[in-house]
Amino acid sequence: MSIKKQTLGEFIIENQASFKYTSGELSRLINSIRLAAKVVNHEVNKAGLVDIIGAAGETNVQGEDQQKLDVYANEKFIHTLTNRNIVCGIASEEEDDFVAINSQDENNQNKYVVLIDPLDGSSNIDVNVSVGTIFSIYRRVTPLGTPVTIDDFLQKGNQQVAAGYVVYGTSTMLVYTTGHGVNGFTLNPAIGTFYLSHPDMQFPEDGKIYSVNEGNYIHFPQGVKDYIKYCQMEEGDRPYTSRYIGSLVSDFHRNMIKGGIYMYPKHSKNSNGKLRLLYECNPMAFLAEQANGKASNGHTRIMDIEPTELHQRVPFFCGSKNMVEKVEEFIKKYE
Ligand code: P6P
Repeated sequence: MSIKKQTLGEFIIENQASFKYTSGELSRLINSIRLAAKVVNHEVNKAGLVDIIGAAGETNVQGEDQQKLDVYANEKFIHTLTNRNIVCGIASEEEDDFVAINSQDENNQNKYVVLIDPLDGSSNIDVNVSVGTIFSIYRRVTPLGTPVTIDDFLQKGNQQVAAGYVVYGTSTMLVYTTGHGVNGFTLNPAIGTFYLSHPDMQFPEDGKIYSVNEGNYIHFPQGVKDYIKYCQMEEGDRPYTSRYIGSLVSDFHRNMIKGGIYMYPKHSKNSNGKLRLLYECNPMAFLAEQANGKASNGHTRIMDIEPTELHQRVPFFCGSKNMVEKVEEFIKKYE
C-alpha cells in the first residue's frame, strides 16, 4: 500500500507556525507561486506543439497573440501575484524596473516583495530541454502603505525570507525554503497537485560532477582554469564528470541530489560573469546553504554581497561545500 504523500498545501499549513512571521501572508504567497507554476507548466509542456499548430503568422489556434514563453511566464507570475493582493512590488529579469503593486495605497499592508527570473534558460525551450522559474522573497524595508522604492529590492541575500525554483523537466517540481531546510514537491499533472517527494534536500559535502561552459575556458581566470584541470586529472576519485545543461535550475537540481558544483565565472568578455545576483544567484545561494551547500563569487559569500543595481551580475560558484571551497582555494592563489 503506497504511503499517502503530503501535498504542498498541507505542508505549508503544517509548517506555517514555524515561520517567524506567521501572518499566513507568506503561505498565501507560496500558494500563488504554486498556481502560477502550474499555469506556466501547462504552456511550457506544449510549447513545441503550439509552435507547430500556431504556425499561421503571429497568432495561435486560439487566435491569441503568440508570446515568447519567457514573456508569457513573466506575465503569469506578475498577474497571479498582483491578483492575490499579497505583495507590494515585483522585480523581474523581464522588466527593466521594478513593478509597484498599489503600494502607494495607505491601506496596502502587504509586507513582501518578490524578485523572479520567470523562465530561466528559455532558449532551451526550442530544443525541448528543461527550464526553470527562480523566485526570491523579502520583507519590504520601507514603511507599509508608502510606495515601494529600489531599497526594498536592493537587499542582501541574507535578508531573504524565502526562495525557490520550479524546474519544468521530465517532471515538474517546486523546490523552496523559508529558512528551515529545503523541500521538493513533484506535480501530479493529472490532478494538478504538488506532492512532497523530496523532503529535507541536502547537498552531499563532496561531489564528482562539475558544471561549467567550457567553451569559455580560455577567457576564465587562471585559478578557474587550474580547478577545471584538477577536476579532469586522474587522481583519487577524479576525473570528475562534466555535466552542463545550459539551464541553471536543472544543473543545480541534479547537483543537489547527486553532489556537484555549478560555475559561471567572470571571463574576459564579461567581467562579472552572466548570472544576476538578485533573482538568480541569491535565491539559489539561499537554497544551497539551507541544503548544507555553499555559494560564493569565488571569494565572498553570495548572500553577503551588497547589491547596487537591480540587474547586476556576479561570478557564481555553487554546490557541494568541499567543491566550492576547493575552487576558492585555486582562485585565491592568484589574488
Ligand atoms: P551559457 C540561462 O540563460 C542561464 O542564465 C543559466 O540558466 C545557464 O546556466 C546559463 O545562462 C547558460 O549560459 O553562456 O553557458 O550559454
